[in-house]
Amino acid sequence: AQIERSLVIVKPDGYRRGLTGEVLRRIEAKGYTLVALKVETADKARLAQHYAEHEGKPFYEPLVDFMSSGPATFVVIEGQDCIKGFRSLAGATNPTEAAPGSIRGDLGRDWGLAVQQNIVHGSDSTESAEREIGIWFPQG
Ligand code: DAT
Ligand code: MG
Repeated sequence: AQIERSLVIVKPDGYRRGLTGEVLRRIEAKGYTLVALKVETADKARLAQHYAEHEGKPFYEPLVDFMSSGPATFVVIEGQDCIKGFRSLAGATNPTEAAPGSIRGDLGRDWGLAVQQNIVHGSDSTESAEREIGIWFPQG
């Protein structure tokens, strides 16, 4: 158990649907701290860095298009084991399979879209968290 930081994104679907506050509420209710926060329409070059691991997959282009389709909220959170903990709050990648009670299970939609509009991103390891925070908050 250790104090970690994670990069959370409330994706453009969450922003459009007015769910940013609901996601932040759940993060704070869990006991995690908001360390940095900005609203921005992501540019494709940064998204390519962020999603480098998925380049070449069938959902990659639709994913980058979707993620750059409008404002999103980028948040650095901090707390004990918050990397794994936030992924647990987020739920499974596919909203249809995500457990009720999780952000994606309660709020995410999956209606045969080219890319899953699953409300949030959360870093999946300490290495990705450090890398992703560097991409979206390069000024530190
Ligand atoms: P996660 O966001 O749970 O870490 P991931 O890193 O595997 O999931 O994928 C990144 C995003 O890409 C995911 O949030 C939604 C989209 N995605 C992943 N797999 C997909 C698939 N099979 N079909 C459509 N979109 C997908
Ligand atoms: Mg991922």
